[in-house]
Amino acid sequence: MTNKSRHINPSFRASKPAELSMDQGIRGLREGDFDLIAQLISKAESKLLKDQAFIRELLMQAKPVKETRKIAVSGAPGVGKSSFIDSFGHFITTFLSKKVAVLPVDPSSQLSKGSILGDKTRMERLSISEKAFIKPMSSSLSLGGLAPASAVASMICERSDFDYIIFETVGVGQSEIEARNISDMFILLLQPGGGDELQGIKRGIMEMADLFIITKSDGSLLDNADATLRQIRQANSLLLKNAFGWKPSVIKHSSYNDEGNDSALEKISAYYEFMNLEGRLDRLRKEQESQLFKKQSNAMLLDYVLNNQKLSDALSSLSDRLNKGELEALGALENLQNILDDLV
Ligand SMILES: Nc1nc2c(ncn2[C@@H]2O[C@H](COP(=O)(O)OP(=O)(O)OP(=O)(O)O)[C@@H](O)[C@H]2O)c(=O)[nH]1
Ligand SMILES: [Mg+2]
Repeated sequence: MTNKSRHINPSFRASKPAELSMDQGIRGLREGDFDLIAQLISKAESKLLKDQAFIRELLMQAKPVKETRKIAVSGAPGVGKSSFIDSFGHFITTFLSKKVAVLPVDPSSQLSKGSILGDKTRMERLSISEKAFIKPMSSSLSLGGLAPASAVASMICERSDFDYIIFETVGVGQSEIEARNISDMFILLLQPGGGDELQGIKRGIMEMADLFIITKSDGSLLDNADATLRQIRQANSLLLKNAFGWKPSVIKHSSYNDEGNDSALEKISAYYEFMNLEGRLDRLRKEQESQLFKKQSNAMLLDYVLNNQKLSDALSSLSDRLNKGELEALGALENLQNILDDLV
């Protein structure tokens, strides 16, 4: 026996981490245990069916017990989203003792190339705060196609004790829609700029905003920020109130100087006050639930149909016959209709 191998215990086995029980999961969530929340989010990312079943069960058993504000922060790449979240997050965690979770929307998207929250240095203060949970990067998370990544992470965090869930989403299109569908409030950041104030942001995205924030309102950019503020106020005055009757405001902010956090909070609180009247927030959240159901059930049905052997055989035989000229498109579709009718 060599000197080295004498130290090796032949019966040693790396111990597997103990399985998490449902009770532990629910209790840890309630207690706001960050490690456990991260563990649950990883479980939801796992491709193992038993992990996914566990998360589904957990989400159904543990209902949200606390009123959590769910806010999307969006804007073009580099507009200052992460810096704003760090500055505002620092403000509410430090001075108001609030707890906040920061989640990326669509981290696996082509366009963001995983940059969202990848660079934690942009959230220097929040990333070391005990009151802030920042979701680490993930490739993709979809809970077996039941819900998009960000929605699942949000559902998990909503069942914990956070006062705020803030979604960071890059201002390029699809991820905004996804963010809008899971948040109560949509904040659009715009930066000081000369002339091209709308900064490539589509009108549809402007119309989704519940608050506009002009970032980087400091130093040599201040004059530009004031000009941009006026232009956005002008553009905003032409926008109609949204379906709930809300009209967004436009404010300035500087993350470098931590200025504008009080007015951001004031506007956010005013929005919630408004949305809590006449059950508006409930209505919005119910609409979002039915949207999620509609979208995911369509995807689920399509998936089911495409994986059905009988159907896929029928589809390929129909397209064969189409290619050989034995059938025309209409005839093939009628055939398909008959097969579908037989199926259900
Ligand atoms: N002058 C000034 N610059 C800022 C401010 N906030 C952010 N910046 C700068 O703007 C750049 C982008 O900031 P981020 O906070 O990373 O912007 P982002 O929108 O999260 O960027 P992506 O996630 O890459 O789309 C950085 O170089 C920041 O230093 C601010 O308040 N004032
Ligand atoms: Mg960022």
